[in-house]
Amino acid sequence: TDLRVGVVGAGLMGADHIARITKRISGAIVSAVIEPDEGRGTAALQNAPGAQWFTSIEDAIAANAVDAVVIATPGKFHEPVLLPALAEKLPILCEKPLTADSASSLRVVEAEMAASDRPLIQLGFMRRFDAEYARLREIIASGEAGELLALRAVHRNPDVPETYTQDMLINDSVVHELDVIPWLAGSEIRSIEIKYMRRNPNSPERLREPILVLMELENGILVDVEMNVSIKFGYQVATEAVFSNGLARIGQANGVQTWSDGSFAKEEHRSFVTRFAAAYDVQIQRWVDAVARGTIDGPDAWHGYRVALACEAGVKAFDGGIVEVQQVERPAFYDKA
Ligand code: INS
Repeated sequence: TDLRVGVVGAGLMGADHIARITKRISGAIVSAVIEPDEGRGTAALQNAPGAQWFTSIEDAIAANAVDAVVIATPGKFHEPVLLPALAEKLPILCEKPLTADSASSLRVVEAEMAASDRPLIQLGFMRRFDAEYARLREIIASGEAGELLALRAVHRNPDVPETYTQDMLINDSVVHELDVIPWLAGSEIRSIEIKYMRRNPNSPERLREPILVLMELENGILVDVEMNVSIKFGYQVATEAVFSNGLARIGQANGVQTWSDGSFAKEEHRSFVTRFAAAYDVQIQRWVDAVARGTIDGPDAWHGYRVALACEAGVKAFDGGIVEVQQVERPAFYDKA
């Protein structure tokens, strides 16, 4: 029988996951849409035949309407959903970030260990399910291009919503690089430094960006990330890996090619929803399959806590200087997945 999934939050990402689970994922249905806003809640039900609408996770649990939950609210609202879901031992796919800071992430990890004898939370760091990221990781691990010397990344958004604040450059956006860079390079982040690039006149008043984030990994590799959220033209996430014997590039535009008026063009994405659509599909399908086996298949909450510590260093680095990332020892509990 199908896994009955409650999707919490029916904004851009939540609505996309509801449509995905209904139309493309096997072994699961959306049984509940949990969303305080009635307009968004009822709109989302259009894509989830048979689902019930609830305004809180507590109500959905009390009605025995869900076997598992996908959390797609903004990061600062994750903890109040995670704690009751953990108390019920529900399997959880939680969108990034785990929570808004490291203290609350640690509380979640502790609640998970208290509630269950194995991990219940998988984190939605979808880049790991992107075919090009996976291939780059293989190239690095195999040594086929020689030794990895550096990673040069760009993370560009056309614009961001009104609710996007300065700390979110790190906590909501660079958080992806803080996850995926150690996964690619096989080494943790030792320190972070931030430089302010020349201000983009398109940047909202409240934001000081674009920024250049410089990281040093434990193994000495340097990583630079251009984080730019007012680039207008489209959505672009790309990385170049520099090796002793060559280069590898991922995330290049691969859309439709057009010729007109003396120029040649390739269509670029405008949103993460299309750029990472295939990765989200693989991520959710693998999570549903893992839940059926009583496990998870992707980054866990402990990893989310580590990333939260790296985010904390990143936010401190806004004030200047090189900031060390606090290192922590992984509990054996997290090897049970
Ligand atoms: C979004 C999402 C995107 C990222 C954006 C972020 O929440 O995580 O993948 O590119 O910067 O604001």
